[in-house]
Amino acid sequence: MRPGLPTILGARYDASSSFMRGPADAPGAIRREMRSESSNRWSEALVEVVPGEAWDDAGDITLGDDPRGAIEQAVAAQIARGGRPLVLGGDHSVTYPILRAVRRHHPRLTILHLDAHNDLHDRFEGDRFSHACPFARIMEEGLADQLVQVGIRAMTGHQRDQAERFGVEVIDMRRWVAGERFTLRHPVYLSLDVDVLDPAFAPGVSHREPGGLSVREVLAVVQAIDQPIVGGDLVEYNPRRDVDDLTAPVCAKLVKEIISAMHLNPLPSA
Ligand SMILES: [Mn+2]
Repeated sequence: MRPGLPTILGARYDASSSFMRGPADAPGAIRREMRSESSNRWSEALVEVVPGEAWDDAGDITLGDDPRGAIEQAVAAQIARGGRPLVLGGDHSVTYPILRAVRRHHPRLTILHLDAHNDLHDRFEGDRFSHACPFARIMEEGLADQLVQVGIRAMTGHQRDQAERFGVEVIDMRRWVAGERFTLRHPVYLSLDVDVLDPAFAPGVSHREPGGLSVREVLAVVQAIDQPIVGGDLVEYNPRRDVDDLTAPVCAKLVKEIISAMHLNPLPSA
């Protein structure tokens, strides 16, 4: 395969969700929408996002009885064969095992994390691997040199303390309104929780948190990435919570634009 080819992997895992199940059904729903004739295959930057040429689909990860281990292994295998992983979740807990695999190949790494939530809980309802915790595990293990969180609007006192402890750059929604921008210092891993969007734009999520970003604003953040993109994930789409399938085309468009951004920001060696 072409080195650095964006490669989709489905992570049909939602057992670490704290509130509702459903994101395990997302990979199939997003793929269906990506095949829909309702839109074309060109990104807004005019990259032709043709399946099999501009991106590959490695199918769904076989999770077995050790889902986190299976996800880490599957991502590592894709990187070893030259692919750039783009994982469709699944709940947000999948990002921790993904980063364990990604980090081995990237001595300098920034995570750009778009989400309503910090996901920095040390543990949530007794679970250190809950979807509320992945970025605590990531920062504890030193899996990123910089973590930038955008769209945050459901912080807690504990998570504020965690953000300070780990040196996280939190761009919360109040500061976003004031127009604050951020610098990406290293090659970027993009982790996109669909609930960063205002539920008016994307009702198909488990945790609808009002006051979020528009689709246009999220696209602008993705399109402004000015570092090599080493991989990414799109998580927490919950088709069971969707309204008239409104959120599926939003996810499909985001995936298309992320693949386009990966082509416009290739790996240094590619
Ligand atoms: Mn979230």
